[in-house]
Amino acid sequence: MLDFDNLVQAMGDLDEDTMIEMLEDVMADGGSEAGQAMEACQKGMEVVGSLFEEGEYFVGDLIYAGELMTQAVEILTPALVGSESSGPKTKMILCTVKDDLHDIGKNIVRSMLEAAGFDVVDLGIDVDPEKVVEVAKEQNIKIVALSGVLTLALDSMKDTIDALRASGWDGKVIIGGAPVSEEAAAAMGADEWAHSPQKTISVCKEWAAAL
Ligand code: B12
Repeated sequence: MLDFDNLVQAMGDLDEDTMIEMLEDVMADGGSEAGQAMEACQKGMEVVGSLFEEGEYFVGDLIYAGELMTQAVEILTPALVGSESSGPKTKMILCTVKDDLHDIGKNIVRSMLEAAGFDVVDLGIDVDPEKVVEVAKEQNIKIVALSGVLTLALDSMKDTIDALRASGWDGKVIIGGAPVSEEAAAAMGADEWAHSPQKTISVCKEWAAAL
């Protein structure tokens, strides 16, 4: 059994060697603790965020932390995602909403959705609501996943959902990222919300089965 506090600390300290070694141990043990390891890495990212706020870390440290998190996801993904469903892949849109440039969480969600068998159309970061509407309608895509980390991303998510609905699009929207909550989802008219990629996958699989 791994000491997850040590993993939180290794991520917070940006100690790549210790972190990778611990994650490889988790996978060598069969991967049953991969979910807890992922949570520990995310807690470590929160430590990084606090140290940035306190002026101890700088933007370069945030970028490096993002690279470490991406490596962690690559190592853990095989154990976190169930078997890929057979049959045609369901297409879905994923993007980071307007004015938000954070894409580490989005990329994690994309890797895991792809590993779970979705055909993800990733529109990138800082995406205008009009772009989402255009692609959803042109490619007849019925599932849209919106990511955002800044508090102001909630406004952009609402603008995107309003634009989709105003265009007559009749699909489902899931929102995710740190500032997202049940209340926020209800207030902006999202169909679902999630913090974990695992929940995103189960919700999207349910929607895909009903399409
Ligand atoms: C790395 C980082 C950066 C990097 C981003 C690199 C990149 N390529 O993304 C850089 C250096 C570029 C950056 C820039 C800035 N950042 Co920054 N950043 C962070 C940091 C440390 C980590 C964010 C992160 O990647 N977390 C890890 C990922 C895995 O978590 P996540 O995004 O939440 O994603 C998970 C879930 O939420 C979920 N999820 C994510 N997306 C989706 C989508 C769907 C559909 C679903 C269902 C689920 C889901 O799954 C993911 C995996 O579990 C946070 C601090 C923190 N504690 O979060 C600050 C933070 C987000 N940044 C902050 C700030 C202020 C900024 C800047 C304004 C700094 C500046 N002065 O320039 C700029 C903003 C630029 C902009 N317009 O977007 C603040 C935001 C404050 C706020 N409340 O709005 C934070 C909280 C730091 C702080 N405490 O001050 N940042």
